[in-house]
Amino acid sequence: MKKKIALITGVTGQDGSYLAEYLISKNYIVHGIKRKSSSFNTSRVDHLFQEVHEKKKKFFLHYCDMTDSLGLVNIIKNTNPSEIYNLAAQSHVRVSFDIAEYTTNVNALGLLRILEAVKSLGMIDKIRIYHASTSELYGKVKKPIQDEKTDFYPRSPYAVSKLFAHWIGINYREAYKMHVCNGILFNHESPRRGDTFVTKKIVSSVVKVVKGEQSIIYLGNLNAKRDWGHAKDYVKAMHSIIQYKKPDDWVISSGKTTSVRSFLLKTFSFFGISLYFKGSGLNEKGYVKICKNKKYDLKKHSCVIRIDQRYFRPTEVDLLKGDSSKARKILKWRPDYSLDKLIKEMIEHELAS
Ligand code: NAP
Ligand code: F7E
Repeated sequence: MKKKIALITGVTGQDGSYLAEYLISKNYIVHGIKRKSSSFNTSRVDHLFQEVHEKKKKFFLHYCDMTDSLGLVNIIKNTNPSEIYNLAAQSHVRVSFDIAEYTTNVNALGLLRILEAVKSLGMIDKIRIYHASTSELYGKVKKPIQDEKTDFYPRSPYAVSKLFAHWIGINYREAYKMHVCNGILFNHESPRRGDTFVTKKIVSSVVKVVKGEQSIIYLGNLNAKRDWGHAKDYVKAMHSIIQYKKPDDWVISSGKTTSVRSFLLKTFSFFGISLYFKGSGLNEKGYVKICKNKKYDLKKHSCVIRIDQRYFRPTEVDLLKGDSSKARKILKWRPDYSLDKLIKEMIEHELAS
C-alpha cells in the first residue's frame, strides 16, 4: 500500500516531535520544517533521524520559515503531502507582548501563506490541512466551560494572531472548499515542553530545589487556572481530526481546570513536601510546612516561592476549562493521561536528565 505523506511545520517543537513519532508509527513518510538557527534546535526529533543514505528513510527535515512564502511553496510542491499539520508558531503568550508584530507575522500570516501555496499549486483537492488553533482564543471567557460554540475574546497578541489564523482557515474552507480543520487545543504539556512554560518551569525548579541546586522559585500569577493534558494524547486527536470526512473545528481538552498554585503544590507533594503561603499580591511567599522525606534537606518555614512582576501578562486569561464532548463522541478521542500521571512523568524525566 502506498504510504501517506505528511508535512509538519513546527516539527522541532513539543507537539511536532510527538506527532512525527505518531505518524511514523502509522506508516507515514514525514517531512518536517525546521528553521535556521545558529545553535542546534532539533533535539526533540534527533532520535527520528536515520542515516542519510538509508533507502527506507521515513523522516526528512527541510529548512524554511513561516515568513518565507516561496520557501513554503517549494516545500509543498517538492514533498507532495496529502496532509499538512501547521504547528509552527511563536507560541509563548507572555513573549507575544514583547514581539507582537513578529508573532502576528508567523502565527497569523503563516497559515495564510500555506493556504495560498496550496491554492496556487492547484493542490486543493489533494491536501488536507490541520491548523493548531488554541483555547487562548476564549481569553476573557464568555462561559465557565468552553466548547466549539463559545464566543472568543482574545487577550494577547498571540491569541489575536491565532484568531486570524482560525478564521482565515474557515474562510478558505468556505470560499475554496479547502479541507482545513482547526484543533482548538487546551494547554498540553510533557517532558518536552519548552522550559519557560509554567508546568515545565515548576517541575524543573522543584527538582532543583529538592536537590539543593536552587533555593527560591520565582513565579507570576498563581491563581490562573488552566485545563492541562498531555501532548501525546493531543497529537492523536490532531490525526483523528484531519482524517474525519469533513473539515471542522474541534475542542480538545481534559475537562478539568487546575490553578497554577495547585499544580505547584501537587509537584512538591510528589516529594513529600507541603507548603503554606503568607502575604498577598507581589509580596506573597510560599514556605515549607512539612518535609516528610528526610532525603531532602529542606528546613521547615524556609521560603521557597516568591512572586516576580516580570512573569505577569498585561492582560491575563484567568480561567480555561474545555468541553471536548464533540471530539469524544464523534472521533472517539479519549486521553490516557490524568494530571497526576502527567506530573509524575515530567518529574521522572527531570530527575533522570
Ligand atoms: P512549541 O514547542 O513552541 O513549538 C513551536 C514550533 O514552531 C517549533 O518547532 C519552532 O521552531 C517553530 N517555529 C517558531 N517560529 C517559527 C518560524 N518563524 N518559522 C518556522 N517555524 C517556527 O509549541 P507547541 O507547544 O509544540 O505547540 C504547537 C502549536 O500548537 C503551536 O502553534 C502553538 O501555538 C499551538 N498550541 C499549543 C498548545 C499547548 O498547550 N502546547 C495549546 C494550543 C495551541 P524552534 O524549535 O526552532 O523554536
Ligand atoms: O502559562 C501563569 C501564566 O506560559 C500558564 C501556550 O502553549 O497554552 C500555553 O499558553 C499560566 C498563565 O501557558 C508563571 O500567567 C504564573 O496564566 O504555561 P503558560 P499559556 O499562557 O496558558 C496555550 C493554550 C497556548 O496556545 C500557548 O501556545 O501560568 N504563570 N507564573 C506563569 N507562566 C509562565 N510562563 N511563567 C511563570 O513564571
